[in-house]
Formats: sequence, structure tokens, C-alpha cells
Amino acid sequence: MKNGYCRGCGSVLQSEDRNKPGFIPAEARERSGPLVCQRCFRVTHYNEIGSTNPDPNLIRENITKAITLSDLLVLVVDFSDLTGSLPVWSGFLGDKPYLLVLNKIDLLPERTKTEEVTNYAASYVQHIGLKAPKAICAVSGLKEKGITALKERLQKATASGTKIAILGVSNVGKSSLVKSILNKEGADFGPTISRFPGTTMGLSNWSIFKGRNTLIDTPGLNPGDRFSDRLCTKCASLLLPERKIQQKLWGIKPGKGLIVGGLVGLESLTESEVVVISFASPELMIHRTDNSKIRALLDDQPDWLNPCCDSCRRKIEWVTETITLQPNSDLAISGLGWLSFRRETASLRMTIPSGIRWEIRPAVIGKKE
Ligand SMILES: Nc1nc2c(ncn2[C@@H]2O[C@H](COP(=O)(O)OP(=O)(O)OP(=O)(O)O)[C@@H](O)[C@H]2O)c(=O)[nH]1
Ligand SMILES: [Mg+2]
Ligand SMILES: [Zn+2]
Ligand SMILES: [Zn+2]
Repeated sequence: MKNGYCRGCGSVLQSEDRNKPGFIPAEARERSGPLVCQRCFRVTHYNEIGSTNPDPNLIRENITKAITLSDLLVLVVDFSDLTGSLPVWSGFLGDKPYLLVLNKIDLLPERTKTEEVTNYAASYVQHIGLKAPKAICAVSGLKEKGITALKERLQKATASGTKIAILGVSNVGKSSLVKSILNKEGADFGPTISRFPGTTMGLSNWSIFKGRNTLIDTPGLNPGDRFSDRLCTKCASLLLPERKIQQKLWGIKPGKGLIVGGLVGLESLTESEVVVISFASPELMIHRTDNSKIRALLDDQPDWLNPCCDSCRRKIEWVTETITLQPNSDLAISGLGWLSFRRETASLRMTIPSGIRWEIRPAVIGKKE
């Protein structure tokens, strides 16, 4: 029987093992239209991903292959998690030119201009030592914003007959971006999209501009140091912001601190009140409390903190660090959001699961004093 590939996720189709990628019941192969594996079918129709996970080595192999095959790379990042979606690419891009696409721009906080984030991303690329992109485009794959401008860029930056690889860490919206480009061209079928990280498992080719170029959708790299990389697929999907990033002002008096999403504790060691603005998904619970209660709350994880499942919780190993933030700097935590410190130098004790990437960087958005 001929194998072929799943049109949704790029897995090699097989009818032998339902727990392995690309499973399709033998009878379903007779259906007309594009063939999709059972996992793609279930996630699209029932929003269930099951437990078949992509093999990390195969993902890296596929990403390298897509880069080799392409003349232009499109690096998709989530503007709300630059820390978690950009630095990991420094070793991959090689000599190929790339466009940097800031996706999910529909989630920008109210009153924030797109240019603020685009300008910031340009300086962040320099700050982390990544080579400069040919251009930075802000888009929303979901809401199809900025897609026409991106298409024009793609056309200008490529010769006829060349391939374009769509790269990014898992869940940044690569497949959604491919789909939004295809939609603009009137196509009625595109790659599988879901809120669970690891949806795309292999490479899939999509012809655009009436056959002038081919987009290659790729599986998401798992940097391993975001919260979503450390949690089970279900808990990870709950951290995905769905509504506009919320900007919230906090005054933290001496002896007080914050618990962010039941996953990070921040105790103020500063002798005066610290003013902090949190930028995070409105669903993420941020709680202000006494420093003395923070560790116990992290350990106990009461339900009202919206904790992760028991199995994810048992895997957490807490580490504690003392950090200092200068005025106009952000504490960015990979996969959770960021806290912006504006007026005074703040000293904090941070409790965080070991292995999670965090960084202190110049403030991204908002009025700098
Ligand atoms: N708000 C918002 N959500 C988006 C956007 N693009 C994608 N998403 C959501 O992000 C989640 C992941 O989207 P996908 O397109 O499957 O992401 P991916 O990068 O292909 O993920 P993998 O295949 O797992 O690597 C889905 O819940 C999408 O609806 C966007 O522009 N705005
Ligand atoms: Mg995908
Ligand atoms: Zn599939
Ligand atoms: Zn879990």
C-alpha cells in the first residue's frame, strides 16, 4: 500500500500502529480529498490531541532539511514571548536570509502601537547577537492581519521556483500563518492547527503565488526551557493566551510579593514600595501576598491559584535566586509573560522551577520615563 504523507501534519501515513504518528485506518485511505491522519482528524473535529508526541530528533532533522531546501527562511515568533521563541534559533539560521515574523499581534495590549514591538524586536535581535533579518513583519495569522504585506515581501525576496521554510518554536502559529496565506489565495484546505504544542510533526509543501513558490510548514522546535515545554500537552495549552495581553499595575510594599500563575514566586527585598506592570494572559492568575506565605503557596498549590495537574506538579524542582532590576527593565519569563519595572531599582527573591529560561531585558513597551 502506498504510504504518502498526512496533509495536515506532514507525518508519513501508516495503518499499523495507532499510537505512532501518521496513523490512518486502512479504510479511511479510500476517502476522496486530502488524506489526514487520525490525530489531525481528532484534534480538528474534537479538540483532542491524544498522547502521540513527535520525536525531538526527527523534528530537528526535519527543520534542518527544510532550511537546506529553501532559499528564504521565515522565522515566526510570538511577540508576547520573544524570550521563549527567538534566542533558540541562533544556531540554525546559517547563511540563509530570513524574515522575522512577529505573530499574534492581535493580542497586543490595548493602546500599544505595533511599531513599538517591531522596533523593540529589532533591538532585541541585536541584543541577543542574532544576525539581522531582511525585514520584520508584524502579523496575526489568526485574524489575517498584515498577511498581504507579508506576501508582497515574500514575493520580492524570492526568485520564481524557490522554496520558503516557515520556522518557529512550537505553538507560535506557523501552520496558522501558512493557512492565512493560503486563504488569501482562495485555497480551501491548509495544515492542521491546534492549541496543543507539537501539532505539526513533519514537513508539508504548499504551493503559493500560482505555483511560483512553495511554502514548507515545519514542526515546532521545542526549546525545552519554556513553561509549556516542561508541562504536559494539556497544561501547556492552558498557558496559551487567547485574549489580549493584559497590562496591570501593582504596588508592592516592603515584605510583600507576587505569585505568577502558581509557577513563579517573587518576594520584594526592596525597602520602599516597588511599582510593577505585569503583561500576561488575562487568564493567568497573579496574586499579591506576604513574602512569608509565598513558598508555602507554591508548595501547596491551592486550586484558586489555577495550578498545573498533579503529574506536572510533582516534576517541579524549585530554585531560588536574588535578582536586581534597574528602572525601565523587564523580567521576562519564558512562556508566562513579563513584569516591567519602571521607577526604582528593585531587589527580589525569585522562586522558579529549575531549567526555565528567564531574562532581564530593556523594557519592551509602554512609556519610558
Ligand atoms: N491570538 C492568536 N492566536 C494564534 C495566532 N496564530 C496562531 N494562534 C493560535 O496558536 C495556537 C498554535 O497555532 P498553530 O498554527 O498550530 O502553531 P504552530 O506553530 O504551527 O504549532 P506546532 O505545529 O505545534 O509547532 C493555536 O491555538 C492558534 O489558534 C494569532 O495570530 N493570534
Ligand atoms: Mg504547526
Ligand atoms: Zn496528521
Ligand atoms: Zn499537566
